[in-house]
Amino acid sequence: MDKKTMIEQAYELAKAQYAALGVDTDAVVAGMDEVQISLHCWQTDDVGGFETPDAELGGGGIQVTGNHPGKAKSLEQMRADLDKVLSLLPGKQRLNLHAIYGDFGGEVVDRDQIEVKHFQSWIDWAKERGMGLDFNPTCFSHPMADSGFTLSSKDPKVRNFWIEHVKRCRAISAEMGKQLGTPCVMNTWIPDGSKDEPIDRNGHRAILKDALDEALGTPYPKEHLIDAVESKLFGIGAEAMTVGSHDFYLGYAIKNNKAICLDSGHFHLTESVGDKISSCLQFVDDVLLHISRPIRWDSDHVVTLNDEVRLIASEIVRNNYLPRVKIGLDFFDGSINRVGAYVVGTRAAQQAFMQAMLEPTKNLVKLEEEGKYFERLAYLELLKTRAFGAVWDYYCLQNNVPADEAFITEIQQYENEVLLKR
Ligand code: RNT
Ligand code: ZN
Repeated sequence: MDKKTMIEQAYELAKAQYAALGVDTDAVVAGMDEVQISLHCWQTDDVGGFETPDAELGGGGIQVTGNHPGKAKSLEQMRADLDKVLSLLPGKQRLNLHAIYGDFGGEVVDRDQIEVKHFQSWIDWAKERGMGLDFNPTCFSHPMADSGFTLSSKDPKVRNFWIEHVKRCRAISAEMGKQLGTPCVMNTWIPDGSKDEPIDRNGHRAILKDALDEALGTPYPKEHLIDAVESKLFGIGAEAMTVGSHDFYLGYAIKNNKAICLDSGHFHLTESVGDKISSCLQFVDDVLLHISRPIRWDSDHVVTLNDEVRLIASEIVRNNYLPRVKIGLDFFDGSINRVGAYVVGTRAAQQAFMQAMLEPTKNLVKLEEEGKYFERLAYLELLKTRAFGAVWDYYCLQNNVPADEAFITEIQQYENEVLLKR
């Protein structure tokens, strides 16, 4: 039997299996169009950027480990990697850029000097591919961030430098949204914090509040720009206090009508990000996700189809929150083939959404309301063993991307022909 026939036949069986549970798989396959994941460009180059030829991630309490060959060292290489990744993903994606990835044309352009022109070639690139863009100020890997404080710094010179950077990033983001006809989500994350117990937590938080008011104050239409703010529990070297904690940013987002960004690695490890979504969405219009996989700390491992990610997807799908949740990824692993890591992690996130859609939610809620908790549990366990893979393969087939292990071979080939020659 040829592969295509096998996938089609398996799908027909899976369709019947799910129909018996009250799930319409055709609707699920069609519904996957609504799941647009924003690809974080920084997986291709270990968060290096293009400011200088040998730029590397420095400070900020985040870390990439591993030196697998083939890291993207230029705009061209990054774009080639992204095209390869896109060719192996079903559905439609967005691209998420950091400010350090501008097209600087060999010039040194400091963060408080960046302009739309440095990102026009990205806008054109995205337009050619029918993709939306998202954006991030880069408030780390820079001498002005060496003190460990940026927007919340007590030094006005440092603080104003970063305020100017964020302001410029918003102008660039709004232009991206305008030109591409889809709002650009600009996420502000700063590393600010303190290694040891500080005295003046309050002082830094009051400064951050004012700095954000200034940096995010210029009004832009929501069709062009959505601001998000990202909290964190701690970073390396900032273990005792993070200025932009969850309490801080949730409060800021609610008060100022901003989106809150929830990164899977930014909470105590027994907290559940999936559980936070329905709380946040009672009070903010939009949530931005940084789907990641923390191991023991915010290690940014490649996303896998684990219970954490599955709950996040389920909470969004169960409550029809897809229009209000912007889905971003945030992992960086330099220890394995980066393109392969990218594809595995993105596919895992997509699969979590597909699994969530393959749930007969209404029936389960009914059981719950009737107090039939054994039945609820039994159905949830049963769903884990249904032929999900057959629906996934069929979805890939429909999208003309490798359905099964064929994507592994393609990545191996790309490694041999492109990555190892860099
Ligand atoms: C850091 C945050 C932040 C960064 C990226 C590169 O802990 O998660 O989102 O990972 O902006
Ligand atoms: Zn993040």
